Amino acid sequence: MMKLKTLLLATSWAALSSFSVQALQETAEKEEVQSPPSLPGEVHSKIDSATPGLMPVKPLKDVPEDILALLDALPEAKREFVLSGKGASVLKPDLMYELMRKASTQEVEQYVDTMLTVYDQVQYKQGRDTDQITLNTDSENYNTWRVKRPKELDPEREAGPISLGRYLGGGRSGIPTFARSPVALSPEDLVAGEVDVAILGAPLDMGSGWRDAIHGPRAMRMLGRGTGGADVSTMIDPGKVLNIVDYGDAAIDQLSTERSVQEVRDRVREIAETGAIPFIIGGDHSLEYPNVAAIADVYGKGKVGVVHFDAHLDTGRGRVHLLDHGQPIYRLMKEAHVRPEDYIQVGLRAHYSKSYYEWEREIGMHYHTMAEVERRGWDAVMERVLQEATENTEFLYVSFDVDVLDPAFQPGTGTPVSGGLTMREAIPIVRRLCAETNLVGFDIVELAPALDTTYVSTLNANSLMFACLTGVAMHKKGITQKGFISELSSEHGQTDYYGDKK
Ligand SMILES: [Mn+2]
Repeated sequence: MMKLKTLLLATSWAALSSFSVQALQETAEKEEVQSPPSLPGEVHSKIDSATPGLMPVKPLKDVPEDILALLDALPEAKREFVLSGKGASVLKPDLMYELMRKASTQEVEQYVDTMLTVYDQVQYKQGRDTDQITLNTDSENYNTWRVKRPKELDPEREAGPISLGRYLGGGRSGIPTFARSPVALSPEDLVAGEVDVAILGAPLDMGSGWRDAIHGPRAMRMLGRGTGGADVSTMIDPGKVLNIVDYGDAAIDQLSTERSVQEVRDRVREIAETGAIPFIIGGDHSLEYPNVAAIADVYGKGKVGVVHFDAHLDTGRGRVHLLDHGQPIYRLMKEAHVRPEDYIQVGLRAHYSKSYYEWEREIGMHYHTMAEVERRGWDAVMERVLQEATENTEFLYVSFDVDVLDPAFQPGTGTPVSGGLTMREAIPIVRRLCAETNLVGFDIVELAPALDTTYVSTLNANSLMFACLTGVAMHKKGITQKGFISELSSEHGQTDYYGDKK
């Protein structure tokens, strides 16, 4: 049906009159058959059908006769270059035709030579361009950053979470941890402590143009605020229901996203293998790649859906670096960890061209922009997201880029975009996703505390983590009814103002 609408829009009324609607419907159905949903573990057949945002190289069509005559006078290789469409990225065809019409035969050839020269400079050329940057394998510290301390060197202790609090009243010892929770350092600690949620810091920020996501985990631990006590909407205290630990930080090579993501993937997988839910605190959004890949390692390729909150599409591809904070989604789908139809994006509003959305439609992704929120209202969009999150897959991963929030609430992020979600919109959807689905992983990324002179950005990140912890606690207690709200905290009960007393 969607395809039919697109066809109708793309076809002028004059042309439409010569076709029957039935014929159009048949064409649309044929197209559906040609693009079946991908199977778990398979790469979607159309994933490389277009490179959104980049002009696809296509042979020139409908070249005017007079231009063809001019091109015929050129050496064969130059004529072929122009007709191949490769030069269109240097000089748009319409402008080229205009220039050629005014030019002498000699000048026409000069234009083509110029296009060839620029095209050649842009493309990678073996021998001229660097395609590998060598690491120093002679370094005595090649793996120091990631080698784990042998158990024999650890103080002797029984496996299990270690409380860093001196006082009976909790974690008020001045040693900051995520949500003031005890620390665990190994899978054995997680198993012995019957840990439900292990919070892992991943201070990686080479994948972001504007740095400082490196300080996200440290800021959230230091502030602490927003992570304890009972949630007002549900009267659930996640700290009392769940065994939560701070799993420390994953080691990061601060000069290499590529080396670091392997280590993050290992640590996330190690948590998930114990049955605990990894919460990964970034760090930039490159992390979604190792995080979700690790989850797929444990639960199966194509078995986990992803809800991705973001102002940006993060479907970038075809860039020189294979992974950065704008490309995790393409990489996950290209390696078949997640099927396009199981990807649900929420809060999009950065300035992307039509081709991005057209490509997402073609491969079956689910996107929810702020334009949809403007048209339908947040409540309707939220319900739709919640429904889609449980429709296709048994398990769900939630990736929360804090730039989905309006910069009014979240100035501390590297790539802010106006017109985003409020915290009042974000908290309920995060809590509900974590309560009403089989959540197997969660991340908060792109918090850059140095860009916010107040503590508000960090407080909001902590509050979102708390919203998900609340949801996981509700799930554990069996409170999975849609949109559960506590009767006690949402109604004083002294009058029957809303008319719901029986
Ligand atoms: Mn992002």
